[in-house]
Amino acid sequence: MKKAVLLSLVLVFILAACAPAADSGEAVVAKSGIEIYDPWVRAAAMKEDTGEGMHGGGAVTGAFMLIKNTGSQADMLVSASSEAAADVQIHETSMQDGVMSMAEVSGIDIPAAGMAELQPGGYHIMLIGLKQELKAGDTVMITLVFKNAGEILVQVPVNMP
Ligand SMILES: [Cu+2]
Repeated sequence: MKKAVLLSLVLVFILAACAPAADSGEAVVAKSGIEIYDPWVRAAAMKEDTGEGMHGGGAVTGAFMLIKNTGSQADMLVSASSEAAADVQIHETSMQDGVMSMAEVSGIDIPAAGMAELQPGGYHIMLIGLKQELKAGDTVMITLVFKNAGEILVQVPVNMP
């Protein structure tokens, strides 16, 4: 019985991982040809700011989403901001010599008639120095700034990791 439950959980994860993000319904917000799908931010507990660590201490978490560009002109996500965190950066996670690390990038290209996926292990929006604990069911407002489309405010639900 336990095994069956475990197996079905594994299946759920596999199915979730394989589900094409493009098929997941309607855009939560759209402006000037840019459409935002399936935004979520990872739940995070508060942490004492020691001034150490990759992001200078305090609690951090990532926000993820699919960004589509239905226009005929390329666009670029150039920055983001949120009241929920002291600092917000655009990051890319990469593997170097088997070690996972992440670095701030100057922006994420959203090709014309294309898309960019922000997902764990890849591009993400990093919320640094959270002002409060983020629990599943909470909502975080994040303002995305695009080179052409300008500012787009996105209501981002908090999900468990
Ligand atoms: Cu990051």
